[in-house]
Amino acid sequence: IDWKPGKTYEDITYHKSDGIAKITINRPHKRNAFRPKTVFELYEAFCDAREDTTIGVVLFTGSGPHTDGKYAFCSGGDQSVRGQAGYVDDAGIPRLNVLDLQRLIRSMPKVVIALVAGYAIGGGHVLHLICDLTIAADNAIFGQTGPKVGSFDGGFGASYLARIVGQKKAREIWFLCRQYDAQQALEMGLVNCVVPVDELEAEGIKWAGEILEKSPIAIRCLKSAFNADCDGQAGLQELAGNATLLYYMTEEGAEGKQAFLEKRPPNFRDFPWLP
Ligand code: 2NE
Repeated sequence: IDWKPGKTYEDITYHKSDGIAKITINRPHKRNAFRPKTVFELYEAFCDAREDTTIGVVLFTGSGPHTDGKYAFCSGGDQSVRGQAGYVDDAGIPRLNVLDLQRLIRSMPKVVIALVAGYAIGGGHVLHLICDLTIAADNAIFGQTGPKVGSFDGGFGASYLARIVGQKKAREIWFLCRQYDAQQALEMGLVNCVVPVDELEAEGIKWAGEILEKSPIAIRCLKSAFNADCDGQAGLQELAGNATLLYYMTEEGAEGKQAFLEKRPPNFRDFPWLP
């Protein structure tokens, strides 16, 4: 695949090719931990991928291996910039802006695939969790650390994890803060498949290629339908937004707009009241 570089960032890299965007956290010396700047850059790149009508799939990954040979997808919030009220940015403002990124990944009408090599730990584990699909390398390691390092994610990190692996397993993961290998993750339904680490990107591209052959509107409606189940009114808004989109695309929907613009009463008489 011929990756074309997108905008240049400090903490991430961004590439596109043939309907696929690739967003890579690039802080391998910190096991790809995120600071506020990392999250702002990720948010901008994900927004770009959402807005680009040629992009249907985003591969989300971490750069590696580091010079010590170890891989990481992401090790969560950068503890060295954690202040009293969050992760402190260059202006001294404490933030938890990764929560905005979680919502964007979850609600964007494109398929986001996490490619996990090495550690997906803490807030980095939650990031892979909320992606639509996860492909794990055989060296992947998963786990939460919150109760060990004085943190927790009681949002998607807890409730959505429980939807995926079940209540007992989710409580085990958070209460014991153990690490799980790729095979264990596969067995608990936390990842979709496991491949050798040097085949990880190729496998992601293969899955993306299969998705890109499918109907974009069918995929976007399905993604919002899966989300609606646990996202309350925000989930319903997302699902209903697709109904509005489809209605705008009908002659019936267009008649209402046209009548307004032509300053005449709308004529909906020709449209059937289907059973
Ligand atoms: C990821 C893990 C298990 C890897 O262990 P290991 O032994 O392979 O590497 P090591 O030596 O711990 O880490 C290598 C370098 O990366 C830094 C380390 O400090 C070390 O730096 P140097 O000593 O070489 O200078 N590093 C790794 N993770 C970091 C991090 N998160 N922040 C800052 N520096 C980090 C092991 O490194 C580990 O357990 N890391 C911490 C994982 C963690 O607890 N993350 C935060 C969870 S809380 C969170 O993410 C969160 C939340 O709960 C709610 C909202 C938002 C975020």
